[in-house]
Amino acid sequence: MGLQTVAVYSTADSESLHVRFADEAVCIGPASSSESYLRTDSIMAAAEVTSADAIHPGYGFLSENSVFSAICEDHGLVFIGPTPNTIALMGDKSRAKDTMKAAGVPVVPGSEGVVPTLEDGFRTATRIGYPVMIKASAGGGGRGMRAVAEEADFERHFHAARQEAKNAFGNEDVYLEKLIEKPRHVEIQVMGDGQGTVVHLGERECSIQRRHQKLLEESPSPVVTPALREAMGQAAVAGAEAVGYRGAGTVEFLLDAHGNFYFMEMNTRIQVEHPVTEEVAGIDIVAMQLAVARGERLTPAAVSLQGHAIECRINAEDPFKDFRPAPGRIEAFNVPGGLGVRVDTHAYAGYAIPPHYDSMIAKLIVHAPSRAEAISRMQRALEEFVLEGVPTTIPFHQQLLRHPDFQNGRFDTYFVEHFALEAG
Ligand code: MV4
Repeated sequence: MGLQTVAVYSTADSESLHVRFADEAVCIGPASSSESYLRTDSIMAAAEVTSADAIHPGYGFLSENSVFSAICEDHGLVFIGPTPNTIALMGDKSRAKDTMKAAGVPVVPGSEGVVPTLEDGFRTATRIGYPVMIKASAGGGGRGMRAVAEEADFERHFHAARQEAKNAFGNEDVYLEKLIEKPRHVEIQVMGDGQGTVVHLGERECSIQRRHQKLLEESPSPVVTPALREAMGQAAVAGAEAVGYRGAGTVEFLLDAHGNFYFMEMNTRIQVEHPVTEEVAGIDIVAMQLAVARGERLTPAAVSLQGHAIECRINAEDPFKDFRPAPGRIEAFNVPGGLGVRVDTHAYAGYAIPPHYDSMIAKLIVHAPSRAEAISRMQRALEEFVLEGVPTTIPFHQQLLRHPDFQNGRFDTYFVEHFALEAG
C-alpha cells in the first residue's frame, strides 16, 4: 500500500521479526506489559516522535480499550478500529446483548439486562428454566461465567459469580441466560466503513479450543449450510449496522445441535484466526482495515468464498504436560510451503521466545478446494514443520487431525476437554 511502518516493542521483543521488518522501531519500555505495551503515554510519545498518522492496535493489549482509542483521537491519530463508543458498548456484554436483540439478532433467552438482586435472579432463572448460565457483564471470553444446574445451587453460584466479577473486573454486574448444551462456537467476520455499510466475509468454526484458548479454526464450518450462512451473516450485518460499525469485527454465536444460533459477544478487533477468512475470501483484511480507516467506502456486494481453510496455532506449550507454556530458544526452524500453505510468524532459528507474553509462535494456515484436502494438506505441512528447542502444539494437532470425529466434523466446544491425547 506504500505506507511506512513504525513498530513499537518492549526490551524483551527487540529480536522479534516485526521489529526488524518495520521501517522504524521504537522501544516503549521493559518486558512487563504494564510498563510497555499498556503504557498509553509511551505509545503516544512513539507516535509523536515518528510523526505517525494512525495506530493499528493488533489483537492484544489495548486493541479493545475504549479509553486508548479515545486518547488516539485526542492526539489527532487515527485509531484503526471502531469508535470509542462502539468499543465500550461491546465491552459491556449485557448492553451489547440488548443492542443486538433490539437489532433483531437472535440472543439466548435470559434476563432483561443485569440482574440486580438474588430475588430477581431466582425469579428469572425459574422463568427461563434450569440449567442456566450466570455471566459477568464486564466479562467475556469465558471469564466470569458459571453454569447452574438446579435451583438448589443458584444462591451459592449467584454470590460467587458476583464476587468473582467484582474481583476480576471491579464490576459485580451479572446477567442470566439459558444454558445452551454442547454448543459450537461459530463466528462471523464483519467489516464496516463507519458510513453505513457493513459486509460479512462468512463464518469461522472455532469450537476446537481449550480453556477458552482457540487451538484450531476453520472456514467454512463443517455444519453451516448456505442457508444458515446467509441467516447468520445477515444477523451479524444487522447487528453491526445498528451501531454504525467501523473497521473489522467479529460477531460470535453459539450454535446448538438443532441449527439455532444465538449472539454471544462481539469482538471489536481483528482476531488471531483472521487468516482462514482471508484465504477463503481472497481478501487482505488488514489492507481493508487500512482502507476504511482512510475513509474509503465499502461496496455492499456479496463476497465469494472459495474452498476450505484451516489454521493451527503453533504454541510453545507442552501438550503432554497440560499445555504448560515452555518458552526457550528455537534451535531449528523450517517452515513448510507450497501451494495453499501459509505461515504467519515473528520467529526464526535462534530466536529466544520471551517468557513474558502469549505462547503462540506461529500460525500455520492451509487452503484447499475441499475440507478433506485441507486436512490432508495440513497433515503434510505439520509433518514438514521443523521446530526444535521447545515443545509445541504440533503433536496435538497431528492427533486431532486424524481423529474420526474431527474428520467427520462431529465436535462441540467440549471436544478438546474430552480428547484423550496419546503419549508423545
Ligand atoms: C454460553 C455457553 C452455554 N450457554 N452461554 C464461553 C465464552 C463466552 N464468550 C461465552 N461462553 C459460553 N457461553 C450459554 N448461554 C457456553 C459457553 C462456552 C463456550 C463458548 C464458546 C467456546 C467455548 C466455550 C467453552 C465453554 C463454554
